[in-house]
Amino acid sequence: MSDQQQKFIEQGYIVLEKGLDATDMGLLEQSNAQLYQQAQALLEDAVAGQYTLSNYYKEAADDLIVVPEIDNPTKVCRYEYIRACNQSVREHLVPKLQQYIKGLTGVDFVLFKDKCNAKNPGGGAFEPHQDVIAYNKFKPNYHITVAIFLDESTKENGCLHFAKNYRADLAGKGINRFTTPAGELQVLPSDSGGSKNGNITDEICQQINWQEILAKPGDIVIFDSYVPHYSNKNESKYPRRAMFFTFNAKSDGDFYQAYYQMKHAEFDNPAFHIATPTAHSQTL
Ligand SMILES: O=C(O)CCC(=O)C(=O)O
Repeated sequence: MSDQQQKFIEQGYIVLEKGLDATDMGLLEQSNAQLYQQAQALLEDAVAGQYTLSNYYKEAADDLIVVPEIDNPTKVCRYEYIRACNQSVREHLVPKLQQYIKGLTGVDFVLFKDKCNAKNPGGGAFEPHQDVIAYNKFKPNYHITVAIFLDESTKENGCLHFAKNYRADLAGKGINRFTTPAGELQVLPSDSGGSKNGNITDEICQQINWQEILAKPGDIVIFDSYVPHYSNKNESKYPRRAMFFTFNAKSDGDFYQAYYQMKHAEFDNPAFHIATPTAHSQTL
């Protein structure tokens, strides 16, 4: 077993400096420019009163999904459904990421969901959470996400923090374990409903040792859906863009279309807005 495989099994995440090369990043920048413009235009039409996003997506089930920041309906927090809306991501990037994951796990994975967090100035924060609880409407109970940083990620602009070794930090605390393809993993106590929907409880967060991930454009982090993570607000003057491609084992089935069919139909459902700085995280 390689060091990386060992580390991934132990920590639930690994950081790969320069995981993507300049050509990949050039393609992603082009894709982002087109997708971000589309996302911004959708928000502007909503603010101009042409529709509510929730009603719009009930009809426009094939369109890019955009979610505004909680404090500003014209500010893009994130856009999603990237593979469906962008050819170069579909044909070039996703197959490449699948190869990375197969190299790490020896298993075939398929895309479950994708998103870009724009994290514009003043945007964020994403409270401490485990991604798996946001995906529990679907069969797979284990996922692997590749985070790709388009901008340098710093303390000031809200870099990600991962739990260094939460299993050791929380050993013996009687937390429920679930059997996953990667062994027994813990789903930590979290808040349910209201503005803290999906956040890992403060009491548990305080017992976790966190590691900040300072990254350069092209660096990637590969992490499973159980490893706790969070990021603070972007206090800088520039966006901190990062894309996240989440996969599940092919043997569990292909849920990409089913996931986005539900998300278009139930745009406001808080289950889709766990620990995010969006209005939908405020209600249940
Ligand atoms: O983009 C970030 O800083 C955090 C992302 C995250 O945790 C999420 O989208 O679930």
